[in-house]
Amino acid sequence: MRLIATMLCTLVVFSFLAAPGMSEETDSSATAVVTPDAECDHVVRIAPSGIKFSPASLTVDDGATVCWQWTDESMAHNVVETAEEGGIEAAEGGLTSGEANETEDFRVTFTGDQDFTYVCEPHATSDMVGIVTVGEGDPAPASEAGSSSSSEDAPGFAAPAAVVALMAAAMILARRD
Ligand SMILES: [Cu+2]
Repeated sequence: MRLIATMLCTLVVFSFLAAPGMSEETDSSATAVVTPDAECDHVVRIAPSGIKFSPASLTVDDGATVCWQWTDESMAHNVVETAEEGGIEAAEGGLTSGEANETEDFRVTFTGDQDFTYVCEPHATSDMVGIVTVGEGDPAPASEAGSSSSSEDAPGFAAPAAVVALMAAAMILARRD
């Protein structure tokens, strides 16, 4: 009897250990912050053609710092966040390196999955655009933001199982003489 009760109690403990808690919440609050002093994990330069970013498409880890750097270019460039990939419209309240310059050192640290799309304003019509995909990229279209599909990674199972085991253990202990 005591052995069974002990086993059941152990089961209860394990049920709780295996319970939700661990299922990490997907953080929807992705940020891109200008960080002049951060170390560069990736560097975007000006392609030899002089009117393209290189690389124009970049995938980085969550938390990475991307630096847009060029020196004494023949033409002035800048980095302006755009509202959508392929678009050349500046995003409202988006990041920007400011006025176009022949020499630039613009550093941004990205936190959270997102797509950071940008354009060089003086060469927008030459399609001088780029994208930084952070982590998994944009989690969902803007329309679905907020209603992030709460996955059913079985948090429903562990708790009831623990309760049943606990009750069984209590009953056995109660009957014990
Ligand atoms: Cu440019």
